[in-house]
Amino acid sequence: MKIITTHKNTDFDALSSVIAGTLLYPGAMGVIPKMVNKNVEQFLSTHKTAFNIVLPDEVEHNVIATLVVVDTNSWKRLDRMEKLRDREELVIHIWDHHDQQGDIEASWQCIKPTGAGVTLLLRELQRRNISLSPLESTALLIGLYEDTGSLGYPSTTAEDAQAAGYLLANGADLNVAAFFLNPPYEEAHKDILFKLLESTEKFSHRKIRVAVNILSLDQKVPMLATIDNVRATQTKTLNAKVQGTRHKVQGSTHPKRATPAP
Ligand SMILES: [Mn+2]
Repeated sequence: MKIITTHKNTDFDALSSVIAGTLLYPGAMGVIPKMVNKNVEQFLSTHKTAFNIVLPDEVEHNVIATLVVVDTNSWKRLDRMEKLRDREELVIHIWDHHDQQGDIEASWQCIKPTGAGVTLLLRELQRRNISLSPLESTALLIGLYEDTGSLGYPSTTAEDAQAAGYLLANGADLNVAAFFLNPPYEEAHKDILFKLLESTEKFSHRKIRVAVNILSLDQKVPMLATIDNVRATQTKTLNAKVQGTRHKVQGSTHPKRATPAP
């Protein structure tokens, strides 16, 4: 049996990469973690039966021969897959667009820095002339737009834009996409971002101006990674990153351009 799975706190790019995977690997079952983002949960509540998708506790691990991992390359981010970790005969494929080094040793992998992970799988679907229904095209477009800020983030590549064109030509519905796409900043994200920007410690390092903030949070804030997009526009020359943990967020921004997107 082949399964395709992705990271916990599943975002739309991860979901659409799993869906693309089920088209790319005939007979494979998509396994979506129990913890998913709000818009993914909304989408699955009405569309799950249209796809080959199950939950991790519905899978019989001992019959899995091939594990396809999309949008991550780290064991700890998968949901209930530990049992597979030491299985020597297991074939593992990875499709990922993150540049972090992971700990999954793949038999084969496609890791390239595209704006969205689904772009990599879609490129292969196109190459093999596998056709997409309008619903499949719409699901893939939502993932593509979510990870690239509708092609606006600086991490967007020409391939992402070509992928969007292909999906639109295949009947992707922008009205449905707009319904499921998260706004770039929700109120809780704006509050955190403004607090971070208000209380910055500023200094210069090798002619680069840096501002560092640490903020403690009382409760978990879903989708905190949204704030990470500030990094892409404001700290190109620094390898600084906003990291969200359960109770703490810290980050570095360039104080001169420290205005959040509307
Ligand atoms: Mn992604």
